[in-house]
Amino acid sequence: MKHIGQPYDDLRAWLRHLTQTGRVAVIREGVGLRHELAAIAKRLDGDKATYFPRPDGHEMPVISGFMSQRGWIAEAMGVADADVLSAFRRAAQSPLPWREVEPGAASCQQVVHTDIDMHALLPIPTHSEHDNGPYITAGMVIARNPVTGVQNVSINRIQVHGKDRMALLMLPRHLYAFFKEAQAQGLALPVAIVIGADPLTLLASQAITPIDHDELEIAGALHGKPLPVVKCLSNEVRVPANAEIVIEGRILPDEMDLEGPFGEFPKYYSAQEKREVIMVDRVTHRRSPVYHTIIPAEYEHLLLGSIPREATLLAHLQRSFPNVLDVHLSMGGVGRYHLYVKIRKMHEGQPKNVILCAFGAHYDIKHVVVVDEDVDVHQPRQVEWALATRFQADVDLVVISGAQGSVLDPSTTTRFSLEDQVGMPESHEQGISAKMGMDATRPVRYHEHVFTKVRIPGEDTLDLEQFVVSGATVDWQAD
Ligand SMILES: [Mn+2]
Repeated sequence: MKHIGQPYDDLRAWLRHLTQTGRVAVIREGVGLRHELAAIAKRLDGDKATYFPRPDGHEMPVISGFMSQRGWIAEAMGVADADVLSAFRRAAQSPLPWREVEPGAASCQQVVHTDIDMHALLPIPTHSEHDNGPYITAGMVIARNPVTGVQNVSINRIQVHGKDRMALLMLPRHLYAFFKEAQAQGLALPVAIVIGADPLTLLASQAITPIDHDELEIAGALHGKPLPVVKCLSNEVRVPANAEIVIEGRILPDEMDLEGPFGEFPKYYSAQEKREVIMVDRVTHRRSPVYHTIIPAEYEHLLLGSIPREATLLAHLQRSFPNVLDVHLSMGGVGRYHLYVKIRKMHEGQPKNVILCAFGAHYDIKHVVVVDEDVDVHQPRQVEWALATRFQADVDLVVISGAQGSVLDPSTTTRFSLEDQVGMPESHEQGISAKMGMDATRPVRYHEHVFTKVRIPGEDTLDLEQFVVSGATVDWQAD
């Protein structure tokens, strides 16, 4: 196995690298934490990381958008763009147990606060127009399974309500299962919220794994060496020792607060509902820490979710179809809903089998386009070209109605009347969605050059520098 460890062991090593290569925009001091900071970061997301010194006069700076290009993530992994999915998959399949360091040796605990006032301690921005206040958007929530002791890592949106009180959204996955286990015993679930981790640890936190697979071990595999962790000061949770900031707390067994609305990944708001509450016990951080915020629904947010999903989808499809070559969850499809699949087609009809297999892989997938091996699925323009020239709607279209889709897709609500939307349908009836698959592949056999893509010999191999005369201009005379 190729060793893919890179020298970016913590966030600041990565930020140093981005700075040295001209990819960090430094913003003037004192921009507002309410909307202004997020507006600036949103404008630059996908282009540059953004650094905000003294936001609202706060001592702690904010960083955003430091992994907002696919190529940057490949760079942090130390692989070529085309190898991101296979490298992530290898790491997910061969996790490395973490290495515990002594308390005192962990930079994330250099400064300890026990007198908690979240707004005084951390520069927490309010992002979108209708958000119900400041949100922690880049907090990795780490907890231990109360039964097995194995940890879980997930990023959950967290609304900061008061000095030491926050509400979080838990989807019905691993963290929620741990919480229900603790709650059944009448206990709070101890957690740590880690802000400001290196890119690979953030990416690993989004791996799609079975329960009791610690995502920090995948982070170790991505780094090519065990991740150093340290025990929290007030509970048993282990956190990345080199993180910038750690919030230690407990999810209470018997309290709920209103949370939302909040602008989510599909670029729409999710509704206000009662959610579980975190009581904060301690905040620790490095000396001169930097606070990370993710701008909702922009590249950093979408890529963090889509790349681990793509790796899982590719593995899922290849189990049945070894001739599936690549997949992409497009950014226009918010990194969740639109899947492009590249195959080496062996048999007529096969793309439809691939489409059905993809729908079964994840309920978020709504539209699937299957293309041939000469189409780059990472280039939406090429996929559109395949649809324009290799797809006939009467024979190449697959439509399935009434399947489970994403509850955050607002078009799944249109079958409810306005009156019904006041009292939302029960959760098991939300997100009912149609699925559409499009076979945009050519026939396996075709006549002569009917489906041969136009190509000029030399267009992709000749060295332009040998031909373009550097610095030369033409003097265009008027007559
Ligand atoms: Mn998990």
